[in-house]
Amino acid sequence: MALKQRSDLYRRARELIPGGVNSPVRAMQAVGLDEPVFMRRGSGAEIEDVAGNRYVDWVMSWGPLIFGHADPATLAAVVEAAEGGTSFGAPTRAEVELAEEIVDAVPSVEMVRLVSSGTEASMTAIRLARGATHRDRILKFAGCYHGHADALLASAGSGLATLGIPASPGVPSGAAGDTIVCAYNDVEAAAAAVARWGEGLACVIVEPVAGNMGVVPPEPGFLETLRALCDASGALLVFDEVITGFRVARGGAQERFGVLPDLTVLGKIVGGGLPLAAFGGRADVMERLAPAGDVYQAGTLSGNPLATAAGLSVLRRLRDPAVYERLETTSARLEAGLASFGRVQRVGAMLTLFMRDEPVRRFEDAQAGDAERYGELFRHLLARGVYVAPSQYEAWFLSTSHGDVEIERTVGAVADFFR
Ligand code: KE4
Repeated sequence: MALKQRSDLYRRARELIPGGVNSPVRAMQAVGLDEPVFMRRGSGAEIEDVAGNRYVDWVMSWGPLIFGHADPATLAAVVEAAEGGTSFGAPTRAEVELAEEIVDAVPSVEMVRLVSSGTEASMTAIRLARGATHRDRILKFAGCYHGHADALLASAGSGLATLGIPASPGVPSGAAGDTIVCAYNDVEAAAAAVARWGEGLACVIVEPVAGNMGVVPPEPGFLETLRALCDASGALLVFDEVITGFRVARGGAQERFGVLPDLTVLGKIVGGGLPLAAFGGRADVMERLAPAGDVYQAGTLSGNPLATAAGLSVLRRLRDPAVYERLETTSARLEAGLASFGRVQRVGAMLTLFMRDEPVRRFEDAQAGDAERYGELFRHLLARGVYVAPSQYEAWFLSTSHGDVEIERTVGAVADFFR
């Protein structure tokens, strides 16, 4: 497809879809592209754009595709389910079986509710925490993203630990005003916030490994401190494991770091690349959800048969420890290959190459990096058939389809950039 045809597609898209995309980061403006790359198919570790250009893909749909694009077993499961119909709006066996897989895998989850997106899962986990504690305030961390529900689109106010201000037009001050925002990895700030607001605190929500400011691991003691602060104040601890769930370990970051939350939010991998997310946790809290309890949540396509078939196909295969051994080996090899070109931060099969040398412990550190330079690197790599996260504040995601060929091609192209 010639450049003009691609631009024509983008022109049509912009006339009909705000910004021409159905999710902002896909516009690729953060990496200086005039128009986004439209993709049309994927296979394994490779993705192909509408002009037929092929790329090594380190985005993997932002994390869901742990077995790569067009994974044959996932496709077969989805096709088989589809032949029986696409949606019933009634309970199905597959939902029970997927719930069993999640409960078996994620250490703190005793009960689970399936929904259709990570936003929906996080939003409802917050409502459930508020309903269960009869409190309104929540505490989140700058640079962590939990979807676009009003209460979670709050930026830090001024000062150490203050009530949030709307991070977007359309978010009422009342919605953001109950959200306290602290710096990630800052145990003093978190303790100060709980000391000041603990009485009315419903929950602390955190990405146990941050993936939305680039990959920022929890420093030793950070997650443990949040656990202790919640125990002391009666707030619930919510781990947003939409990215880390089934990625940094089968049981997510809570298995890897040994800290158990009261509620866990899941997405991406759990749906095998189809629209499915979930939240779960302590049975006494989850039982507060309608129709068992009085906290309302609902969804027409919750537990959709195609999505549950894809999720089951993936989660059943993730019971094999060899999958994580392979992901760890490949990821460590990519990390080693990139290490001399900037600050690489990795946990399991997710990593970020920051355009800076110093550690990134919190969002300000990530913002102090050279995002402009990252944009130049992105465009350089794209021209050489390597598609990395189109933002410095996102992660590169590995799958079992990635191997030495993809690593060598990528590291070689990065080395060219820095020559
Ligand atoms: P969704 O509503 O996009 O399914 O999930 C929201 C969400 C919740 N929690 C975490 C930790 C997340 O990372 C996300 C969504 N991730 C982004 C990128 N990191 C998805 C990409 C996009 O927004 O287009």
